Amino acid sequence: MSEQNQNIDEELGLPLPRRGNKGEVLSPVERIKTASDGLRGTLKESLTSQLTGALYEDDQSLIKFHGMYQQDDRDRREERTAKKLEWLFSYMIRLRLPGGFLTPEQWVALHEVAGKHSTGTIKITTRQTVQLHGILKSHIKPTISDFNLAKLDSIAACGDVNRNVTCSAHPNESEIHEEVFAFADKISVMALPKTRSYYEIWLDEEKLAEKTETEDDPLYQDRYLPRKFKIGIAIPPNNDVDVLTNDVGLIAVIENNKLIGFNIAAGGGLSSTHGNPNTYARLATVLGFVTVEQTLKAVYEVITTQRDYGNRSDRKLARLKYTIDRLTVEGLKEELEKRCGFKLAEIKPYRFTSRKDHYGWKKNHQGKWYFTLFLENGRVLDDELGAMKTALLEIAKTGKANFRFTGNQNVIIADVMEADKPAIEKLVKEFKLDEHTANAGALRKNAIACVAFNTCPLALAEAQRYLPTLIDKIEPLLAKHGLQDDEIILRMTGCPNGCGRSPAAEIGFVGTAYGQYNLHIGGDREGERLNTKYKDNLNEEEILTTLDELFEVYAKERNSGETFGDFSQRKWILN
Ligand code: SRM
Ligand code: SF4
Repeated sequence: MSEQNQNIDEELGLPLPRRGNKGEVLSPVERIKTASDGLRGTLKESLTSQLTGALYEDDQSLIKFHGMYQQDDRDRREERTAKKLEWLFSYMIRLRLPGGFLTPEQWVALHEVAGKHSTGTIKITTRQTVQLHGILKSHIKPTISDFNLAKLDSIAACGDVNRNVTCSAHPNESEIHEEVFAFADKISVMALPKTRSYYEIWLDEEKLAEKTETEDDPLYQDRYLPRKFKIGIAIPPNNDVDVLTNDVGLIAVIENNKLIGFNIAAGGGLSSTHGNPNTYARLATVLGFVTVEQTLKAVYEVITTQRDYGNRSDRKLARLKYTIDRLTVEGLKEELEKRCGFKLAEIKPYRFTSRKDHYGWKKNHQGKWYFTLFLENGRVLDDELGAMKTALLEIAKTGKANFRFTGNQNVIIADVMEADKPAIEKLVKEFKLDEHTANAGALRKNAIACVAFNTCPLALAEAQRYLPTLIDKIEPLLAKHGLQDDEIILRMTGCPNGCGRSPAAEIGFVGTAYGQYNLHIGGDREGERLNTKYKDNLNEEEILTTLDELFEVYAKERNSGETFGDFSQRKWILN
């Protein structure tokens, strides 16, 4: 830690190890955050600069805290470079939608904003929210302003803060879904940065001359977190949010039909870097049980512990999982209990039996109806496969259904009253949403791919643009071995960051170069065991040959009820 940093820390009275750990040099992003005047930086100037479609360099980091990323069209890089033109810069905006919920009015607004300012495609993410891509610099403010009119925001959807809080998506699965779901919102609000900069920069709120108490941020101070931070809530037996892949996972504990609290888990994170053995994917460790009343405090103090002990020098090693390597699980628990002023109770028994979405029509205990619609890789658009976007707009216009997003990138047409069901069902049929969902095979319905090309700057290989055609070729292999109805969880990511949670799949493809993927197998179906790399750098032909061989052995030798993931682990990973 530099002497200068140490002095600032002493002034602030921060607990050890404060801004960095001994001997560590702070990463450049740390300087950008503390010097940003509450995440304002020079964003206003960057926005008005006509010379470039990009932002000033430091602002490219700061804009993430406002829920946006500067990107460029990677399909057009070569052409632009050849013409000596600057890359085609545009912005992706990600909404903050705790638990992934939109009213019909908000869906209509989202549809309109997408058409007016972005590529038009509405992308449902693996964290139950929405991204719009291809927004030009001059359209950012109008986009945020239109969202604001619909009571939607993108505050802290990205950046070194708590991200979109996820929550089990299917209200029909639990009588206390709404109560648990409310926690997603409470946690999201609790962990919002206090700065008013979002309102000033994007919505023209007047900046107060004096920094007022409203800007004091005891949680994030002026340095925010060392890295992104993620929280998810699961309602067993469904682990549809992949709860253990979060920095903090809450597993609802229900006794006598009453929510009594949560098992709290810490230290999940899926990213690794090719060639960097210090990085690895990890599932969160369940630490103990907290009551409903203790939950917010416990979550808050895991965040403060990560704020104070996380690595601020090497961003590759800055997530909570690496902080746990330093503190140990027991050390983290002790620190957490000290900060909370109460002890965590013994872990309460829980069991996950699936991670899937329940497609089609389902009814909940109050008689409300839910239609879970299969969306391939979360993309809502009208194309040769169907008028999905128009269909959802027409449904939203009736005002008779809410929209809930799942962690598997699907949409639930939700909370439909019995009396309104015929009207919604008519539209579902008219636009063939039921056929589209029913006709998708088991593998496709349980697959996820991340965005990757053409917008993700970190992509090494294709994912959402490629997986559908790869599945077309894998399906006949499954059928050949009588496995077409097997609900194997297959996920693909264009790089090892794991945005499509490929390390937590029964079959995971991780891009290494254009057209090449590492093949990982042996993850379980419920999300409690990660997979292991089985083969490196496979091209499509090699992928298909390898899977054909694996499926053949699995079909012949599996035990009754044994999943592909469990079989692979026993047969090829442990042996
Ligand atoms: Fe992610 C970065 C897309 C879920 C781990 N992720 C990115 C960026 C923003 C690329 C960048 O940094 O410039 C991608 C934007 C692509 C684009 O053009 O839209 C991106 N991540 C996504 C989404 C949209 C994938 C999807 O197809 O749904 C998901 C948006 C979630 C959301 O709504 O908030 C998404 N990202 C995840 C997940 C899965 C999850 O959270 O359940 C992970 C793995 C879990 C985890 O965090 O460990 C994930 N994304 C990352 C990482 C690696 C973080 C790390 O610990 O090192 C990066 C890179 C980074 O942060 O430096 C990243
Ligand atoms: Fe981009 Fe990699 Fe995330 Fe895919 S996994 S969206 S390629 S960062």
